[in-house]
Amino acid sequence: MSDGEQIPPAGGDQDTGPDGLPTRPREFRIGRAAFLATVAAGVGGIFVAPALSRIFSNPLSSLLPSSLGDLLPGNGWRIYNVQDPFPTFNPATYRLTVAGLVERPVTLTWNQITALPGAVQTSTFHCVTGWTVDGVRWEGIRTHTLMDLVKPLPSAKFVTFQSMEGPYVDQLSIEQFTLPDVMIARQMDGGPISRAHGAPLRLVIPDMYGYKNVKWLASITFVAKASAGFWEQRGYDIDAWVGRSNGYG
Ligand SMILES: Nc1nc2c(c(=O)[nH]1)N[C@H]1C(S)=C(S)[C@@H](COP(=O)(O)O)O[C@H]1N2
Ligand SMILES: [Mo]
Repeated sequence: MSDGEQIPPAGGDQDTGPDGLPTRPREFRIGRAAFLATVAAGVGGIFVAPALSRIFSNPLSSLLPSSLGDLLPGNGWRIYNVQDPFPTFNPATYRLTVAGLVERPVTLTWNQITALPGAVQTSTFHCVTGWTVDGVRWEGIRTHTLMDLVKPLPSAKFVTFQSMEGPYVDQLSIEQFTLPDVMIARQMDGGPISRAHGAPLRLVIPDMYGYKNVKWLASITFVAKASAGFWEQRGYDIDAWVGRSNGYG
C-alpha cells in the first residue's frame, strides 16, 4: 500500500482527486470515510459507520498498520507524498544545504540546526483540495535567521526548496520567503515533526496552500530565476495564496 496520497493535477476539466475521488470536499470526505470503514472492517472485523468524525476518533484506528496510521492521523490532516517510501531522517547523517547565490553557503548538521534560534507560531493550514487544519503550532527557524547566516547576493530573487523526496520541489520569491510568518519548522504541535509530516524539517508558509509547504527538506537554494514546483508543473498556480489561487480550496 502507498504511504500516502497524491493530490491531483489542477485544470479546468479535471474533477478527480487523490485516489481518483472527486475533489469537491464533501464528496471527497465521504469517499475517504467509506474507504477507511472498509479498511477498518478488514483489520478489526467490525464495520464502522462511515461518519468521518466517528471513524477518526474510533479506537480501531490504533489497530491499523503503521503506514495506514500515518495516512490517517485523526486530526484533520491528510498525509501526502509523491514517492514511496517516506524519506527517513537520521540525525547523525542528516544535512541541510543552504546555498546558491549567497556569500556564505552552508551545510548544516542536525546539531547545528537545533542550535539556531527559533520562533513559535500558531497558524491554519490549507490544502488546495479543500481541507483545513486550524491551530497548528509550529516551532522553527525564521527565514531572516537563515538569510543572516548565508547572506544572499542581490542577484538572488527566488528560493528553491528541494525535498529528500526526490521529485518534490517548490519555490518562493524572496519577498514571499521573508513574510513574517514563514519558517523552516523543526517542531509541530509541541514535538518533533513526525516522519509522515516531513521529519525533520518542513517549510511553513501559512498564507499559501499546502503544496508550497515542502516536507522532508533537503536543501534551500537561492537562485535568480523562477521555476515551477512539482504541483505547478501539473497546473497549480505558482503563487498559491490561500483564497486567491486555482484549485478547490
Ligand atoms: N515532499 C513533499 N512535501 C509536500 C507534499 C508532498 O507530496 N511531498 N504535499 C504537499 C501538500 S499538497 C500538502 S496539502 C501538505 C500536506 O501535509 P501533510 O502531508 O503533513 O498533511 O504537504 C505538502 N508538502
Ligand atoms: Mo495539498
